[in-house]
This record gives sequence, structure tokens and C-alpha cells, in this order.
Amino acid sequence: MTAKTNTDDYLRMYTQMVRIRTFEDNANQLYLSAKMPGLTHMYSGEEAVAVGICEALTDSDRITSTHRGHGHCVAKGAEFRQMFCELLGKEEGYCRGKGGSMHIADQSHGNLGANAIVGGSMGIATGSALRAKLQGADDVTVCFFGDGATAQGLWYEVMNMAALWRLPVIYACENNGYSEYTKTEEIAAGSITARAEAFGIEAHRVDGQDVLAVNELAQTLAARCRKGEGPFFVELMTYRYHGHHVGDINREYYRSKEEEADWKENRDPIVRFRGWLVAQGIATEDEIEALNAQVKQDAKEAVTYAEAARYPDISEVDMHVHAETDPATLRPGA
Ligand SMILES: Cc1ncc(C[n+]2csc(CCOP(=O)(O)OP(=O)(O)O)c2C)c(N)n1
Repeated sequence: MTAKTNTDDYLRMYTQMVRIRTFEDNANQLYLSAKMPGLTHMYSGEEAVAVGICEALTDSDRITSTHRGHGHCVAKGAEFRQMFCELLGKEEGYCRGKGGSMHIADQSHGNLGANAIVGGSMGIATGSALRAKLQGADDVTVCFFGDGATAQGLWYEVMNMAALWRLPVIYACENNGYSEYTKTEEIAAGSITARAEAFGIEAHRVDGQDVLAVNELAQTLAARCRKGEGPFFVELMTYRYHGHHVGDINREYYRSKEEEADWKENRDPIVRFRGWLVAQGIATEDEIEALNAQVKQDAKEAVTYAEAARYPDISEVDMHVHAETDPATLRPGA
């Protein structure tokens, strides 16, 4: 790990990673106690990816997210209360409880939304970057997706456009080793970075468990996007601790307990960063424990709040589920 930002930045990055892990622990608990409708996909283990990248962005920069999207939301600035409300289908949720776990959007922080369709956000992110270019804005869009999404034809279509038009977009592939229940090497021939390079796109591969390495690369690429040097591709090597979704509990037919233990015990991004913070003298063990306790308390308070919050009224069932916008007003310059 290399030093890059100041003490406050380091502590905020650590806190954000702990917030994601804690959010997921609580979401898992809500699912297990049958309080949450539907399924959810845990981001635990991948925290350094979302935090490393989003900490290199501003509120005007945008992201698009995936079915495994809670980490992206938190890292881009979402609040616990509104997120838990969304998971529980409550009116105060980010999408008034109508999106649920896989469709959280938070436009106030530039989060254009998660998408349950694998690869579904690739066109949205590329369109967002095209809008920035046409309007002369200097914001960057990061498109998060998994290794499995690289099998979608859409990715090759948008990479072609983005490369031809030099769009300010970073395609961030979270390679957690599996696409649902299949190992990446069983579905992806050759190298994923080489696919982006075939379109003339500069491609990088980085240790997704090292938040500082991710952040350093993201800062460099975001700055270069703003100078018109985009697009870029990054493959982030990471691991999801839970099953594909919360109901995927018997995983031994596709990955071993030893493999899971190795990642958790030897490569955990939070333990690793915590050790670095203490070794650098940025925080003591006691200070880290106090931060962890505060986050736990915040999550507990937000869950209690969301459980007590109101459901949307039945009269709203058809509202906010499709756009009422006149397409003519969406034309550039209109
Ligand atoms: C178009 C489409 N095909 C299939 C699915 C079912 N599905 C949901 S998640 C998933 C695997 C995605 O793997 P990856 O992109 O690597 O993301 P990860 O779950 O590993 O984060 C699949 C096949 C879907 N939601 N959308």
C-alpha cells in the first residue's frame, strides 16, 4: 500500500468500508429473520473496490451499479436510514420502497442506480458519459459490473462507441471469481483486459483488496478522463464472502470452504487497511474499535427506524414506476 491522501481521508475510507460490511451484516440478518422481501446479494469482501473508486470521485461524478450494489451506494454517499427503508419496501426509501435491494438509485450523490439485469447499466453509464461530452461537462462516469457481465454483447457495443468518441467513462469490472455458481475461467476465454485493449482502450488489472492501490489508480484515471483521455477499463481482483445471494448457503459444490477461509483470513480488505492505519500511526487500535462501534450503533438505529417506518399507500401502486417525461425535452440543448 502506498500513501496518497491525508489522515482524514484515510479514516473516512476505513469508516466507509466498515459501513458497507456492517450494512450487509444487518441486511443479511433482516433476510434471515424474514423481515425483508425478496433476495439480496451481499457485497461483503469487495469493500475496497467501491470505496477505493468512489473516494476518487466527486458528487458530480456518476456511477452505475449492479444487483450486488449496496456497497456502491454507501461508497457514493447514501444514508443508512433511506437504504434500509428501501430494502424493507418503506415509503422513505431511496425509490419510495419500490426498487428494493437491486434497484437503489441516489441521484443527489450521482448514483444513477443499480440494475438487476446483468450488464444492464453499461448503456446507461456510456450514455451518461456521452452527455458529459456533449455538454462540455467535466464529470466522469464509472460503470461497475461483474466478470459475468463481460459475456454480454452490450459491453462490446458500448466499448466501441466509447473508444471512438473518447468518452469519460471508466468500466470497472469486479472480478470476484464467480458468475453466479460458475468459476470465471469456465465462462471467460482468454483475458478480460485483452478484450478492452482490442478496442484500443487502456486496460489495468489491480488488487481489489488493497483500497489504497485501487484509490490511487482511480484518481489517476478520473483525472485523465477529465482531460479527454478516456475511456478506461479496470479489472479489480476481489472475492465475495457470502453466496451468490443470501439463499445460496450450500456452496461446496462450486467452491471450497478452504478457499473462502483463505480469502477471509489472509486477504480481508478491512483487516489489511486497519493494520496499515495502525502501523502508520494514523489511528490506535482503541480508536479503530471506537469507529467500528459507532458504525454498528448507527446501523442499529437505522434498522429500528426503517422497521417502524410507513409503507407507501396502496393508492401509489402505479406511481413512480415509469417516466412521465416528454421525450422531446430530452434532446441535447432542448
Ligand atoms: C441478463 C441477465 N441474465 C442472467 C441473469 C441472472 N443472473 C443474476 S446475477 C448473475 C451472475 C452475475 O455474475 P457477475 O456479473 O460476475 O456478478 P457477481 O454476481 O459475481 O457480482 C446472473 C447470471 C440476470 N439477472 N440478467
